Amino acid sequence: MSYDPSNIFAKILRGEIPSKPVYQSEHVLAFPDISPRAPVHILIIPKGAYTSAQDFSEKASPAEKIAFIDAIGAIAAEQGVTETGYRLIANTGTHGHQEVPHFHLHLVGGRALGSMLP
Ligand code: D5M
Repeated sequence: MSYDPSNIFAKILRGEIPSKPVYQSEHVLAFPDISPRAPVHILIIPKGAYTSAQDFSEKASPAEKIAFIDAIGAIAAEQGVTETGYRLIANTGTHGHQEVPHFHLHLVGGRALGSMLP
């Protein structure tokens, strides 16, 4: 899948659509999901143009990858869910029901989530 720069997260990164960042670094942006499924529901995105985890793995620099992993723990701590726990979800492609074709993680928590695997 080639990267479509008209996707909504690309527009957020370009400042064309507003967001309320909860975390930002040179390589990463995180903001609340517009339709939260739990008390904590944050989207974590790399600032680079990647469609999926695989695309990110193949094309991102080591610094971008480290920054992305580091962001997860920092955001979990800032959201107060380090101790209670949370779930990371990366919907990918058609079968994964990915709506926005810019690689992102959902960090979901703040309540017991139950079992999720299909
Ligand atoms: O889900 C993409 C997620 O992105 C979905 O939960 C809604 C969310 N979304 C869409 N537009 C916005 C804006 N403008 N702000 C915040 N969140 C948004 P996925 O199926 O993983 O691709």
